Amino acid sequence: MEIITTHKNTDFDGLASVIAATLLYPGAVGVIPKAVNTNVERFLSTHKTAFNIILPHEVDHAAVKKLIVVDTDQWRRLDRMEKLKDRQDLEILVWDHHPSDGDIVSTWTCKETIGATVTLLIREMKRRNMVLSPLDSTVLLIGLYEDTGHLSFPGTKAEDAAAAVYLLENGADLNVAGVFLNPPYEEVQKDILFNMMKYTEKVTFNNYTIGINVITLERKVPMLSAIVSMYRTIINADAVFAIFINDETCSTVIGRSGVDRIDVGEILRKFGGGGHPAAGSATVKTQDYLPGKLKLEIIELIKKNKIGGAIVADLMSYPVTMVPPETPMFEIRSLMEQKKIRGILVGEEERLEGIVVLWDLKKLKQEKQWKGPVKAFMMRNVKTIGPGMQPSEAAEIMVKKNIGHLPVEHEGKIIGILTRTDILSYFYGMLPE
Ligand SMILES: [Mn+2]
Repeated sequence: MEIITTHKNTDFDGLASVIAATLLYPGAVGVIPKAVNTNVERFLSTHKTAFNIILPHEVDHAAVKKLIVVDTDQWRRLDRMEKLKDRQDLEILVWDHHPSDGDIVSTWTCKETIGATVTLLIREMKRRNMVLSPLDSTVLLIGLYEDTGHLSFPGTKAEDAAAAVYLLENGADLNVAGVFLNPPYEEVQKDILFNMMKYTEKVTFNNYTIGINVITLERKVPMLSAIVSMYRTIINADAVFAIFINDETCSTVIGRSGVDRIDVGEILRKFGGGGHPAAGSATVKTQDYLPGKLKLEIIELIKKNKIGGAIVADLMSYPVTMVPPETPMFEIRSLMEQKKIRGILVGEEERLEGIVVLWDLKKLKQEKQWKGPVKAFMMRNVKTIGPGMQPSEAAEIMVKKNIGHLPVEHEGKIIGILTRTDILSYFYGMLPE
């Protein structure tokens, strides 16, 4: 007898991985623990006859030759498998995505930190060019979506999304999936938000207020990052860090910042995570940092993260192209093409009079207009900024005024220009080294 099993309090990733394994190992039967999560129970009550699965008490342990364990690697999390623990002749295979090291000694293992265990099994299905039924695809998709929070959890990898593509191509039904998946905004999200507000610890440092929370999750919660963003707005902090204790093996830290001086991505990279200055996350093993220690380390890093945030002067482009007001429009056009820029400043000896952008060229309807001077088409009263301004402030001006170019002025002279591209490169960490 060959059996496949998963952890007690089975979630959809556990169930989906067992079902996926029954397809990959046709000789094996799935053993679903007696205790399963409520939504899994709801699913099984109508669907269990569709799959090759049994309950633990139906297993003849002495006859088991091969044990396939999915979504865990710990004996104590299995249901009624103690009899197999010390068997020398047993072949054991493990498929798991948890970062911890369990006590199941396997003959063969596929273990990788990825959004869902089922993604690892789907990798093998894809390799074998397997075609799945819509029902199988649907249950696998529910497992994948539940463990990745609809592909929104920070631990989600590109391969998880690719696995969703495969399942949808095989006919996974999103209507059915929607019935069994927890909707993203329900009581549980509200509870977490209220909890965070109630137990916020505020740290003030250099006039910045930082909110820190340690929250234990009873189960997986989708949309955590959205909750953290909302939380920062509500408590009006410059930055927030929420440490979510997933289970005894790991925590997830999600950070959000509204000021450039607190670079969340930079701080969380120290814990093996990442992100950009305004948003980031990290999954931290408990064996490396206990949650309380993690909190102290983050506070320490914020204090050390010495005012190193970039300012406009670090991001702006220079030298700027400035042309006299009499310059004909056809020259403006070729300048933009030549220099691959979308905006040109107009003025005399660094005295700014206006700006002309690519969009303005579209106003020219007649051929003869191209000979006209730029001053007839440029925009006057150009908004300028100082070199010491924070990138987020500059970005806000761009958004509010819907402009893509901000000339940078210092002591009455234009010393550079900040464009949307400069801002995007900064926020998404694509700055050339
Ligand atoms: Mn899982």
